[in-house]
Amino acid sequence: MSGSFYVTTPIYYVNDAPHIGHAYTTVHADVLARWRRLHGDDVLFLTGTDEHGLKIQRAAEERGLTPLEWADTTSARFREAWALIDISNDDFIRTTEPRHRVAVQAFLQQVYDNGFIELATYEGLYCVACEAYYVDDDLVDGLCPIHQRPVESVSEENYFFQLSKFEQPLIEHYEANPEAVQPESKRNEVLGFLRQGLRDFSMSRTSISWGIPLPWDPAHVTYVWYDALINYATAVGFGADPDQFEYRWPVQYHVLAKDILRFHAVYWPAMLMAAGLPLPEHVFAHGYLLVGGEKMSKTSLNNIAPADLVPEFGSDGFRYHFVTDLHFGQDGDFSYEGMVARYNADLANNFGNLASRVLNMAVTYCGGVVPDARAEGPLVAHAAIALDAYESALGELKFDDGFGAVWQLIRDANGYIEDSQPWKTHKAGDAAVTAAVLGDCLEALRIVALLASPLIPRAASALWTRLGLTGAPEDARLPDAAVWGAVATTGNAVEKGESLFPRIDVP
Ligand code: ME8
Repeated sequence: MSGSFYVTTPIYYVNDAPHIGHAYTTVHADVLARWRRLHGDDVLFLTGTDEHGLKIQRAAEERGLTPLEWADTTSARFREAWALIDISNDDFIRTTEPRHRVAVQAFLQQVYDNGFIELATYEGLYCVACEAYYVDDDLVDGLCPIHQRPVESVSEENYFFQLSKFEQPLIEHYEANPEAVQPESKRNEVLGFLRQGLRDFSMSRTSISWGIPLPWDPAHVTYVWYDALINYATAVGFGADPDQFEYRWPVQYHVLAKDILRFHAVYWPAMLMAAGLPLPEHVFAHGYLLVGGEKMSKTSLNNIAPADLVPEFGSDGFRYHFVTDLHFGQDGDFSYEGMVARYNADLANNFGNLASRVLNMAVTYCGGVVPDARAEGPLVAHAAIALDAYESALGELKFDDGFGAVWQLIRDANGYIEDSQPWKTHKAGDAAVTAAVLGDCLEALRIVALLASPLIPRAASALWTRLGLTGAPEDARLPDAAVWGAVATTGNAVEKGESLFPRIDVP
């Protein structure tokens, strides 16, 4: 065991049904979690749902439900979506759970006792329809910019969090810890934002009731973002289990998209500093997935659910596409046509063909028994290069590069078969050469199955079994088990099996 590795996704709002944008983040975090488990880390992978605030209260009212009834229904849809695409989260947090209320109240009390929350009178303009505050410049012809209705002057007592006190400490933190916000372009954005100056913000509301009451003044409920961010502490026992919190905190990775980077790289660390707690090791903000191509161009991205694609591509095909299609960190288009093309090229052709050719030949030419993998065979160097590139790329969350290295090994093995033509050597009666080539290819496949398992766990596991290996790839330990010849396989029984990734033909 190499110690604790804690990774999170955002907790998603339950006013929306799960879509491929949410899945995009969640699959990447899942791959990271699975990869760390392969290293023997004690992984805690957390996802969940954000259930307080006005948006949810209103969505429920529109449906004639209580906020909790509405949250129950939608939160369950997120769980179902994640089960469908084999997300291996260890916990699923809902902000309406009692454990979260305990943690939020303990956290708030700590920040309050440390003197970073104060009561102040907010004076300004308010649109009741929006339940939001405005300044003069926001108005259009003196009216609310959204509702074109008059705004009211309000004077309201709210609790304010003294964010401005953390401007300098945060700048110093990010200058001293360049890895804390990734990729680098996002770190620069955060530093730029901090240098513009931070303003205190109102962290309580009396105008809404759907939220967690402040422990020292229950007439106020906690502002939804203040409550939501604390989920990361709740799940590791803040305010309830100090030993667990000590063991798990700080988190290794918060994974999210750029839309909520400021909350995670400014507000949350400031809240943690105010509570006297350590800051997250890494906040990784990826880009935005947009919709391109023809078939889906009239569909907005938030109408495409994992369940729309999994029946055709399978869970592995879904996962493979979203992790390898875009460079993690940048924006990119999703297109159905692109997804079919990539599936056919990489999974059906390259990966599927290598597996079926090698297994078929091993059954036909070698009696279904794994021959020796040569310690000096021509694929040894390729496998070592793939392992090195994979390990260092995944360490930087460069998923496309990491799995690109594995697919390069697949192409190398396919090329090696083309060059050595074992069907000819077999026909010529050269059993030793035939066995040598197939032994090497079976070993390459074992390494591919292991390295690809965080991404395509079903196919990797099926291939593992067909190679005559016991257990599952998840039982092996990286990097040692992915070294050529690390496992004695000679004599194992091989099975052909069905095609791992049947081709998809689009009319
Ligand atoms: O912001 N491309 O929840 P949310 C990539 N509850 N990622 C996308 C995406 C897209 N088109 N659309 C959504 C919230 N996402 C808060 C979070 S955390 C303490 C509270 C993903 O339901 C991405 O991870 O609006 C983004 O950051 C998140 O969904 C926003 O989810």
